[in-house]
Order: sequence, then C-alpha cells, then structure tokens
Amino acid sequence: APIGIFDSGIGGLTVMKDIVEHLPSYDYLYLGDSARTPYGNRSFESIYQFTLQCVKFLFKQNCSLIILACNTASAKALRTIQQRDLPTIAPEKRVLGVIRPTAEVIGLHSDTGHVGVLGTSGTVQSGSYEIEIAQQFPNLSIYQQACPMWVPLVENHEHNAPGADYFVTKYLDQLQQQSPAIDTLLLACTHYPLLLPKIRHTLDSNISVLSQGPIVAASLEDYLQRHPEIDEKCSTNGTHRFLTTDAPELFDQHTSTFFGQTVESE
Ligand code: DGN
Repeated sequence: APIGIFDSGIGGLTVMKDIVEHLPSYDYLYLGDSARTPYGNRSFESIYQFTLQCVKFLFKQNCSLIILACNTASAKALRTIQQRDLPTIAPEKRVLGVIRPTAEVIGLHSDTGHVGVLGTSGTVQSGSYEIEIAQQFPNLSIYQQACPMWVPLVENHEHNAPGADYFVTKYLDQLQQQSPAIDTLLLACTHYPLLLPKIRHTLDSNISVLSQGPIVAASLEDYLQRHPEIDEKCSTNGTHRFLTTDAPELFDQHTSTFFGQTVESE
C-alpha cells in the first residue's frame, strides 16, 4: 500500500515534493483537507477531530504509514492520535509528524544557541516545538513567532509580489527583537518555503534558514530502514495519487506552486 501524506490542504505538497525526490521508488497517497483549510486558527478539538477523521480514511485506503505533513496537525493532534487512538484502532500502523524530525536537527545548525521557529498561530500556541526541541537540545534558547499573514499571501499567489515584503519584514523583525543572537531559523509551516527568497533577502547571510521538507525526507528514510516491518508493507511502484476533500479543480490549479508540477486530483 502507499505511504499516506496528510495535510490540512495543499501546503503539504512542499513536503511531499522533497519526500518523493529523496525516496522516489515508494507509492504515495496524498490527502488534502482543502474543504476545511486552514487549520491554523482552529481550536485544538477541531484540529484533532479533523485530523483523526483523515487518518482513519487513509487507513481504510490500506496505508500502514502516514506522515502528517502539516505542522498545525502535528502540533495539535499527533500526540493524542499516537497515544490514545492508534493502540485501539490500528496498533500495527504508524502516524508520524514533522515536528520531531526537525527538533532532532535544529540544534546542530546553531552556534549561538538561539534559534527561531516561525509557524501558524496554532503551531506557536501549542508550544510543541519548545517541548520537542528542549528534549533534544536542553541548552537551546527557543524564540517563536506566529506569521498569520504568510499562508494567505502564498495561497493568493502574492508571495513574490512587492506587497509581500511588508509582512515578511514585519514578522522577521518581531522575531529578531526577541533575540538579536538568533542564528538559525526554522520555517515550521508547509507554505513558508515559498517565501524563502524574500526571507533570505531580508536576513543577514550568516543566519541559517531551514525548510522542513529535506529534513522530513531524510528522517523518513531513516525510519523505514529502522522499521523493516513497516517498510515491507509500503509498495514501491513509484506512483502518486492525490485526494482532496473539496473540488479537484480548486486543488489542481495551485499544485504547480507547491509541487513544482501540475497534478490531477480526485
Ligand atoms: N499546513 C499548515 C501548517 O503547516 O501549519 C498551514 C496551512 C494551515 O492550515 N494554516
């Protein structure tokens, strides 16, 4: 069966793109909950219920392994699904997120020990990055900044427009005001890599900016090597299938922005 990749909408395609480039032989089934996107400003309970519903759907499609490519869902739903739901509904299946793999490497990039995390309001408020990073690198100082205008900028194709500069500078300034010593910055939201050219342009060149896709892809490869019992259930014909909870034409018109090529969803 395919590896399931879930996102609240279309943004998870940025993560899937890197996963597919890194591990091209596997089959992938992407599910975007476009009808209910964005998750970023929703309550814990809603995000948990929506995510669980989509995870159960992907299990019905036979997926043994699901990646929650969405930071907001990883922050607010993953732990409960792993600890409370999986043992009863599918003890032999696995659901992984995007926060742990990035928390495991962020400290390796920093000399000053001051790192910044940029995400949706939901991701920032959950405190998940602070908890996960502190477990891996207890001496790091973590500064977070919610960037609520960045997802709408990307979804309205304004991320390369001059008007986007205002909101890119605004949130980066707010983050750097928390600590001028920040030397490593994590883009902890599926959409933010599309703003990377402007982010890079705004920041000093000695600040590292990390996108999650390559980190999650390397971590998935490592996971599959360490868990042959899961790996052998993942089929390897190199196929990609895309499902959306809203109208396919709405999904398809944005796929080239996020996935680098157009796709036909169902
Ligand atoms: N996919 C979401 C995330 O990575 O946090 C961003 C879109 C959203 O639901 N707000």
